[in-house]
Amino acid sequence: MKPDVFEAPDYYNLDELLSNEHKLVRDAARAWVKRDVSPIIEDYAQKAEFPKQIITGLAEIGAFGPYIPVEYGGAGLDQISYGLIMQEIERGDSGVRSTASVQSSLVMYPIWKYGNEAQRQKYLPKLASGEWMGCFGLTEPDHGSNPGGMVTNFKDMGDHYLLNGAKMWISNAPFAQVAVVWAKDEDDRIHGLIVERGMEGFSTPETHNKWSLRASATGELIFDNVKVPKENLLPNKSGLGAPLGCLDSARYGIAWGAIGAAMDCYDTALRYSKERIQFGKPIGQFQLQQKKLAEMITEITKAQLLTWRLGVLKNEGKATSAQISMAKRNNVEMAINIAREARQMLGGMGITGEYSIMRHSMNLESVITYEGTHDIHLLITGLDITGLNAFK
Ligand code: TGC
Ligand code: FAD
Repeated sequence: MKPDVFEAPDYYNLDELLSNEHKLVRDAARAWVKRDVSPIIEDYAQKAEFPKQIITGLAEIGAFGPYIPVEYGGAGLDQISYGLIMQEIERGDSGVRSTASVQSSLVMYPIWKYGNEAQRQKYLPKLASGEWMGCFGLTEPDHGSNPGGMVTNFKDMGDHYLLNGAKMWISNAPFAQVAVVWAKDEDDRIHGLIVERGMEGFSTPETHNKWSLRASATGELIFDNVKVPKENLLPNKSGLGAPLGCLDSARYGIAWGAIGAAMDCYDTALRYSKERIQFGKPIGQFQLQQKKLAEMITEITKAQLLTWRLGVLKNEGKATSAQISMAKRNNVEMAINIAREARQMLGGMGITGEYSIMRHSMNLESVITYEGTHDIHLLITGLDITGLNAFK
């Protein structure tokens, strides 16, 4: 792969809206991605393997629990810093950002928000340092967009719960020590349970043959009469709103992350357009190529503004789930379109692993599907503005 010479576009001087802390956090994440992710990521994507050696670095840049309080090992940062870290990581690779999103928003967040103090003390510091990795089991083979239909269930056996069922498409599953699993009790109420590797009847087979997120490990979670200690139930929230609340936090991070992927594709295409000569001119001198680049930077700038404003609302505790859905949906589509156009600008070179664009393009096919598909987010906006529910 080519050396990482990325320069971040900031067409509307958005740096002026960031605090010194935001810039320090972002620049540290950016430098780490250049040093420890870019040189290796293409190889790992090609061989479809998660680079486990980057776990410590992810913890050091604050990617595991950026907004979790310092007393639990988190970085104690605000929501804009969290977003900027996700942007920088996804600038390197969406699969690496997935690992961080899952650890922070889908594992640490529910333990912090819905867990008791003993659970927080037991799990959060180890998850923040990367000593333990986590995964989040909501999706099932027959229940993806409609998680409320899940069939994974547990029974109260007096001194423990007995868990049965299966989850599919679970990021980090093949190597996670801890799984936050959503299952129904005997009254059909959804609860979160913390399941640990090594519990009898719990297995995590890896999912192979993915053309997307190849540097992220995906797997199943299978529960065959797993005895879960009663103290592993998250006591402070139940119902579908509990897992969906975690998704709000992860979707917000993805909205920022998608900007990172788009910026990388734009920057690569812009540089290539000045270097690649055809018909005696740099291809960037042709109007058709300028149109592509001008539209890319316009869309990136709009997404940056939308997402920064969402971060402000989130810091104030005012961002709604529907606002988060709009940003996730808009930004991922923006990134996928830019990846496609940028790839064309590189001609044949665009399909090779010499450049990051094809990898981003393939990764974004997962990003537009997970954490709520593009269609589901449109329907969430539709419901919010009309008050009419297309799901029921
Ligand atoms: P609905 O009846 O609308 O709601 C059930 C309860 O949940 C509440 N709620 C929310 N709470 C917090 N945050 C949200 N975003 C919420 N959305 C809804 C709602 O108020 C209600 O509460 P209550 O107290 O009245 O019971 O539920 P529904 O069954 O009609 O479904 C709505 C729908 C389709 C929007 C929802 O199911 C949905 O979002 N589906 C998409 C599923 C999804 O996103 N799955 C993601 C799995 S995890 C993943 O992909 C990780 S990828 C790895 C990585 O991040 O990198
Ligand atoms: P389906 O729900 O079957 O959807 C199929 C199509 O139907 C989609 O186009 C969808 O938009 C459309 N559709 C569905 N319902 C409607 C409707 N009401 N109106 C209009 N169109 C509709 N899940 C986890 O729990 N944890 C994870 O860590 C995780 N990681 C993932 C990693 C990867 C690489 C991938 C690909 C997925 C991951 N997922 C994870 C699962 C992901 O959240 C689901 O794939 C996603 O929610 C969609 O579910 P589905 O694949 O079952 O598609």
